Amino acid sequence: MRFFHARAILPWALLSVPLAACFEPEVPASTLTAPAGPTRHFRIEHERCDDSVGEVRGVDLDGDGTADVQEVAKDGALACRSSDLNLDGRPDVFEFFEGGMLRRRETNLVDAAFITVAETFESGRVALAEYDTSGKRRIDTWDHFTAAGKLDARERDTDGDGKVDEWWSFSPDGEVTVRVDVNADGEPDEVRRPGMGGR
Ligand SMILES: [Ca+2]
Ligand SMILES: [Ca+2]
Ligand SMILES: [Ca+2]
Ligand SMILES: [Ca+2]
Repeated sequence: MRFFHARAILPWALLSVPLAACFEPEVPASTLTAPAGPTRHFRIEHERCDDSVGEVRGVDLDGDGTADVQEVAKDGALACRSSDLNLDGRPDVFEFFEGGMLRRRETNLVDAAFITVAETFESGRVALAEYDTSGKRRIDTWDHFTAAGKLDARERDTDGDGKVDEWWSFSPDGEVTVRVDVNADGEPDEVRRPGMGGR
């Protein structure tokens, strides 16, 4: 299995707040309940984008005779598109459309064998981004965005046990607060803030 450094695969949204940020312990907040939310999916499911969906049209970008972009139309409308951005013969990005708007984007930033980022769009803006930052083919990070497309919450399963153990929040002025479950009971126990010091 191929391993890689998490930060090498993360797009701008994650890099803007480094996951590897060191923490400075803070005085625990008065309320430390885990936020309610939908059940997390730990598998990135790849949606099909081929002739099972509709009519396929290929575009050969580099003129080598092999299509690098494939667009699939259903009922006359673009349903999805797969693109081989690095021209290695395998698609790296799959985009899915509904009513002419981007609905979902799957990106593989490392290895075409599996998807590492899946983004869900609402009204054309990203609403949820799910990441496999460990390369273990399971989602370990969920980013939630406001209707304006701003990152406002992040959840992480840092130890891969299938339970969220970090809840990040982002204030409008850029302050980041991380509630951490240190005893693996599914509830946050500490509040930390990313800082320059050691953990
Ligand atoms: Ca080509
Ligand atoms: Ca490729
Ligand atoms: Ca966990
Ligand atoms: Ca706990």
